[in-house]
Amino acid sequence: MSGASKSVFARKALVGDGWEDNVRITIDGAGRISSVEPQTAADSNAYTVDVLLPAQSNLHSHTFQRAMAGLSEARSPAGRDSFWTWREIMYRFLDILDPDDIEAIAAFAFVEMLESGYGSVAEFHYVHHQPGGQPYANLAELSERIAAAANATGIGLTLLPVAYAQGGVDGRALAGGQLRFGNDLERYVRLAQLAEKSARKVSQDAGFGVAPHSIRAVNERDLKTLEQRFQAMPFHIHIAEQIPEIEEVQAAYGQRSMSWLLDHLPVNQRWCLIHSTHMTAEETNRVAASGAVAGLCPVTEANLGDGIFNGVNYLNAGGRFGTGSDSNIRISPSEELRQLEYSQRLRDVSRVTLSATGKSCGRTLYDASLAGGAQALGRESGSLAPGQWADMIALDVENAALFGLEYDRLLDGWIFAGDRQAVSDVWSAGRHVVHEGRHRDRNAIFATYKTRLASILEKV
Ligand code: NGQ
Ligand code: ZN
Repeated sequence: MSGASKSVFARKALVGDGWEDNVRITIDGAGRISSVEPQTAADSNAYTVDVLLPAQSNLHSHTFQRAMAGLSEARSPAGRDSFWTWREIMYRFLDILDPDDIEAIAAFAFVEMLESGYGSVAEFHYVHHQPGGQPYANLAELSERIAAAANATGIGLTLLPVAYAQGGVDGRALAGGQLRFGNDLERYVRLAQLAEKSARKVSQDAGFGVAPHSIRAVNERDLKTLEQRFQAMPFHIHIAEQIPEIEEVQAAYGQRSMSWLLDHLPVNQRWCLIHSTHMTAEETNRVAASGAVAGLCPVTEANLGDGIFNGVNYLNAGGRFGTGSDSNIRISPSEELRQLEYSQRLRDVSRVTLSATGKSCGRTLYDASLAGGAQALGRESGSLAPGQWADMIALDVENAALFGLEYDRLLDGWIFAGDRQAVSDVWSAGRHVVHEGRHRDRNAIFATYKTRLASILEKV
């Protein structure tokens, strides 16, 4: 964004590290916060809201899966539905999609992310080629479609083109739907360079990183080469989500997947370990000490039957986390945090598990996820402070979930009793894209999505 500075006046705002009343936030022409002034008089030149918060970063998304919602919930005749049978359905589904479908679905998913309170997203983008595996004339065609969707919606994009080269830890060939993901290392590097260019063109705040899909899909040598070749940028990988994955890695490498990763690669702050669901006590402490972000996707993890993250111990050990909408079966930052806390309560037969004594659970989860999400995206965001991108949301205090609540209890009300209806406005790097709960281009983007979806569903 470029242009004149503008300002927002909030009756209550969560700034720096605490709540302030009557805050004026000034945003510069580039979309960064230039000043934060608490205790100011109401300003008739400023856009005025009730409650202003930093916007969450969605640290893990596969946008195309948004259009699969509702298609994988019937029990199969074999009656052994699992993550792996869901994956078969997902592979068949993605083989139907063409570039226009992928762009239309991404744009609509980005609209829903913004409307529900995310300001930015790390798109873990792994469908690169035509069905069958032939590259498009432009190797980065589909990365460009994701960038175009981000550009159309104004969401802050961190594009993560995914490396995927084998069908399992044993090095077996790609098959079926996986053929659309595959690149050898040399072609991956070329694709990533093109993808980075298209991401950077979207806006100044857009970012880029690298994502080997999983230990299953990239062998040890290539993982190490990627880690070396792409320094100082976000580095994301799926890990320890499913017990069969851990067993497969154990059989091939003699170690559980998380332990193997920690022993063989320099896992640090630039790493985002997507899922990290099944960790031993030792792995939990080691990930917490590494400075990496655990990329939790509680709604998808529940939908796919992954298991329950070791949240209480991980947070006690000082572990960092952020949240992501992953399969996009539901898109809602407040619901991700609620599901994370509820998973712990159900397992431990307990209440208020993830906050320190006397502290609001909603506030604790919101703050932690803001910091972890921004770290995982490599985005200067996550706090209303000068120099940060103006990624902000306003909540509507007339919403029934929030009515009468103040300060941290507003977050508890929103997370445990509310949803996207409580979100009135959203800014991404100063781009004011959601007003009165609606994205500025919702109607057109939804119309295109519906047309594409109708034709996709005819082919399912
Ligand atoms: C994905 N989804 O990349 O979309 C994966 C499934 C796999 C989640 N892990 C594919 N939730 O892990 O092999
Ligand atoms: Zn994923």
